[in-house]
Amino acid sequence: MRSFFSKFKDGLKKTTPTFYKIFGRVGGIFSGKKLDAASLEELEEALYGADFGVETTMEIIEEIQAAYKKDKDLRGQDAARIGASVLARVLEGAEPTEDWLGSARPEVICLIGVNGSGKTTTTAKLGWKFKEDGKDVVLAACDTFRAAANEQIKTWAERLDLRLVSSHHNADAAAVAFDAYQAAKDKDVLIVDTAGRLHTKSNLMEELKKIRRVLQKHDESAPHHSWLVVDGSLGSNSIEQARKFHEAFGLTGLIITKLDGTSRGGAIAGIYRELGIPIYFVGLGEQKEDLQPFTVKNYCNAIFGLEEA
Ligand SMILES: Nc1nc2c(ncn2[C@@H]2O[C@H](COP(=O)(O)OP(=O)(O)O)[C@@H](O)[C@H]2O)c(=O)[nH]1
Ligand SMILES: [Mg+2]
Repeated sequence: MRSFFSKFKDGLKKTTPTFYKIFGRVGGIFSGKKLDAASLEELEEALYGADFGVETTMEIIEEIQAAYKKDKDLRGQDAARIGASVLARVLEGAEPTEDWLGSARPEVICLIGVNGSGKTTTTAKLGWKFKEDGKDVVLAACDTFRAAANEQIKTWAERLDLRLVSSHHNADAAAVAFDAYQAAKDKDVLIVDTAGRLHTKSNLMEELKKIRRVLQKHDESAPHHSWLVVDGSLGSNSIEQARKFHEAFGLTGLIITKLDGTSRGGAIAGIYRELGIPIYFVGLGEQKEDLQPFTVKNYCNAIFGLEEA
């Protein structure tokens, strides 16, 4: 089996071609030779292009520049290592603790986010992951708003042989959550998939809050996890979105999807800077196994084209 790192790195390849190119060039053409102002400029452009934002980009560039001032023989690989370590510093605390899954029965995880961000796919992938870990999982189909949503999650549940509680189109989403909790009682994990109408419409926030209230009738501390699922290819646009959801709902974590198909995977840094909550998983494709735990080291190394240390 391929190592986690290679899977992560392959998944991120489309995120990082510019980085590979730059450091490939700096490390290749310049290998044994000096880094120069032009390659630093190119790096700066690439960082902006990948949506790392001003703060993070400047921190990375300034630190490489400072090292370059001290050592004019600095090579591409050295610059990449500095960049990766600055990025790791920005993301300090972004990894969840190992025992993040508590011992409530069930632990309730609510996935929220705008339409198309990847909630339903992530619900299925997460369910499969827990099942692979020997956990008893129930999924709740609380996107009753879109007609196709029920079918989509049903198909996943059948394919992965996961227990699903669902209702009909336009049913009360909170009622589905209530029933699903009952079905998940004394089981390990309940994953609640929700609707994603635009966050600017307060009725979605109301619906999400109602789901939470209903879950709390069963267990005051539920949902134990409220994760925002963010489409990583949306770049910096997703930061504002994340802030709104956080204000309305009080998020406890993030899942960043579609990092396999974008050149803008840098928004992770901006979102983390803004919200300061852990990034639990990253989505690296559309298959059940394409959900990987987020680790700062793997992400930073992949962005800067470094091998696993
Ligand atoms: N390439 C890629 N596609 C993804 C990923 N996660 C979800 N998708 C796709 O994004 C689309 C929307 O996903 P969906 O789960 O329906 O989003 P939802 O509206 O938030 O429930 C679907 O076509 C998914 O297959 C990912 O990590 N990588
Ligand atoms: Mg959905």
